[in-house]
Amino acid sequence: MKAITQLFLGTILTLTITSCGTKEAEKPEKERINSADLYEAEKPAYDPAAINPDAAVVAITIVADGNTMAEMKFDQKEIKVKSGTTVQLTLKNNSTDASMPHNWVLVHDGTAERVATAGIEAGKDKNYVPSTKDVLTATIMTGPGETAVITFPAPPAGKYQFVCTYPGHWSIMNGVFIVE
Ligand SMILES: [Cu+2]
Repeated sequence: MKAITQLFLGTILTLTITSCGTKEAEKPEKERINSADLYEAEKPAYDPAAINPDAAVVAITIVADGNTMAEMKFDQKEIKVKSGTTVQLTLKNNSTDASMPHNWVLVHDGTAERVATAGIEAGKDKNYVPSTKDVLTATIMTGPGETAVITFPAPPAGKYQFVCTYPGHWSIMNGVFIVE
C-alpha cells in the first residue's frame, strides 16, 4: 500500500511539473514577460507638454551674445534645476548682427553635435531642429534683439546638454543642463 501511495504521489508531481512547463510556452506571445517590454516600461518617453500644474516654476534667463562667430556665446555654460519643477526658460538674443540667429535646444547628454548636424539637414523651416529622440525640447530660432520663452517640465534627474543648432554654432554655443 505504501508503495502504491508513493507511486501515486510521484505521478501527481510529474503531472504538475509537466503542466507548469507547458503552460508558459502555450501563452500567446504578448502575454509572456519580455525584457524589451520591461525596458520600455521603465523608460517612458519624455513629454515636454506634460506640465504638472502643482509643480514649482523655476525661471531661467539665458543670454546669447556677440556679433561674430568668434564673439558669439551663451552667458552660461551650466544650468541646474531640481527634478519635479517646471522650467520657464527665456532665451534673449542680444546680438545686433543679422548673421546671429540663435535657438536653445535641450538634448540628451553626448548628442549635441549629432543633433546640430542633423539640424542642418532639417533646415530653416524647422528652425534647424531635427525630429529625433535626442531632442527633449527647443525654442524657436531668435533673430538679433529677439526673445523666446518656453515652459517645460524638468526631465528625469540626470545630465543633459543644451545647444544652439544654427549651422556652425553648436561647438561654441553649448552647455550642460543638470537635473538634480
Ligand atoms: Cu547660435
